[in-house]
Amino acid sequence: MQGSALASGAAVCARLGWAQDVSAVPLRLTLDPHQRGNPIPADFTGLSYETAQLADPDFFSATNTELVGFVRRLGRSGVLRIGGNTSEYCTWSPETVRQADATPTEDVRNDAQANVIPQALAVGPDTGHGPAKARKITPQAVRNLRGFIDTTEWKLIYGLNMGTESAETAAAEADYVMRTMGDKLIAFQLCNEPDLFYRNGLRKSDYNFAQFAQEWQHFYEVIRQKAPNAPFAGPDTAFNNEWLVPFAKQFKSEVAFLSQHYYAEGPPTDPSMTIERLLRPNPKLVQEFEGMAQTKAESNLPFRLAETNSCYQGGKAGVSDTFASALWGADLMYQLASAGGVGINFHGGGYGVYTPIAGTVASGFVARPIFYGMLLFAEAGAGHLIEARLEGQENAPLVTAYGVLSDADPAERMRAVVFNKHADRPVHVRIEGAEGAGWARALRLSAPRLDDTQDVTLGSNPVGASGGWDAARAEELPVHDGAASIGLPAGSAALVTFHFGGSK
Ligand code: BDP
Repeated sequence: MQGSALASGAAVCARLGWAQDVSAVPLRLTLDPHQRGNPIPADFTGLSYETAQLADPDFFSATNTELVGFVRRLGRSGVLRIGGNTSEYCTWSPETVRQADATPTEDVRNDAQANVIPQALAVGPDTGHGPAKARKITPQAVRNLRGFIDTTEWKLIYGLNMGTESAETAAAEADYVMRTMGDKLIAFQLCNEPDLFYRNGLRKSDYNFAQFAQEWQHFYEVIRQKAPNAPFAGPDTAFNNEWLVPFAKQFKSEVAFLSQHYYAEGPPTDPSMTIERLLRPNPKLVQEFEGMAQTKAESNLPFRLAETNSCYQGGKAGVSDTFASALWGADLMYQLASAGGVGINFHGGGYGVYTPIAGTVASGFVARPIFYGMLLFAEAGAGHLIEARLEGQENAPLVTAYGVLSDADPAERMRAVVFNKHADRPVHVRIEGAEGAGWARALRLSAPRLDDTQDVTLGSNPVGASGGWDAARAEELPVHDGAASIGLPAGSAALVTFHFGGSK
């Protein structure tokens, strides 16, 4: 049995050109399933969209079956976060109104080829250049959102407008959202990136944490009077640990979890924002994790990276929309879990440069490269991280590796995820520690080049319409004495799943 797995695995490798490369840097990865690390919760994965997207009630709706398909492909559970810059300009409108003022071309400004029909909005990430267009959010949009959430079986974080609305209006909206969403709502966020209010025109230039904390407290009280069980999260700051940590201290009893954002690069006009930089270790991420560790020490509350992506101001073409973003995104998910985070929301929408899913109700949707990174994470599954020790990295510092003990299938519980983020060097990894495994299966994340914006595949297959995908061409690896070996070409990743118990 093992022989045939070996033979067919070798044949597949040879056919796909993955025979061992003699120039590959040799690495050793030792997994220890007895040394459990942090959990990877089932709802770790997530997406983030602009609140302005709710102005088209047909977008987040059970009837948008294509989008439902893409979202479900990313996880049987996950978290949809609605917020972003536009949340500070959208107004709650209790009676249903037509979006007669909609100017769709403005909303798809990130993509010239967008095919837009009047009234159908596809809102890309806000580029943050000045105030966003005010949109009306109606009860119909919230009801449809409930249908979308039910159909995807995901959960919801809902951003309110503290920037330009009164606490009373926010309370009326929160009350309706609470009654409509029930326990599908895991938290309200009162505002988006308040640590930048001082410079984005929403507050005076001397706006500080003390003023913010006072406003937050007031909104919280007014909303709680109307909706006594409303759950909250915050502060949803852009980056500033000097706001994050005091918030944790002051409001730890009021919030279910803490949240901050992270953009690896920006602005896009800066020529030093490149693929090469994206794939290197980032001091900003170290700072983010420091903030997270401090909030944990302060409050013992979970931490969610509620909005993230590769490059702020809507992304950078040639970086955010390339295969490199898939390696970056999936690796970030594991780095976050390793550091103790409970979840992540990749921001996007419309035809945004960094969006995981691009499209409109009218024109249909496609998976962008970063979607494939999230898909790799979904395939590796929820469970626990396990100790994963990588040796030989001096010659390949941009290789990262993680061990996962899945709680899905006992026969396939042990998994390794390896990223080769080098553009110029293949590596060869011997993965040890899977004693008792009979064989292993590798699912490769690859594309012809790191800067490819098309032709990304997982398990040699692309993601099709409505998120359709299957791993039919997973590659078999022989296992001897608990070890399997895999070659990873430059700029690629793989999920290796060990199979225990019974032959193939
Ligand atoms: C974040 C905002 C979001 C933007 C994003 C960006 O919350 O609305 O779309 O930056 O600049 O700060 O891409």
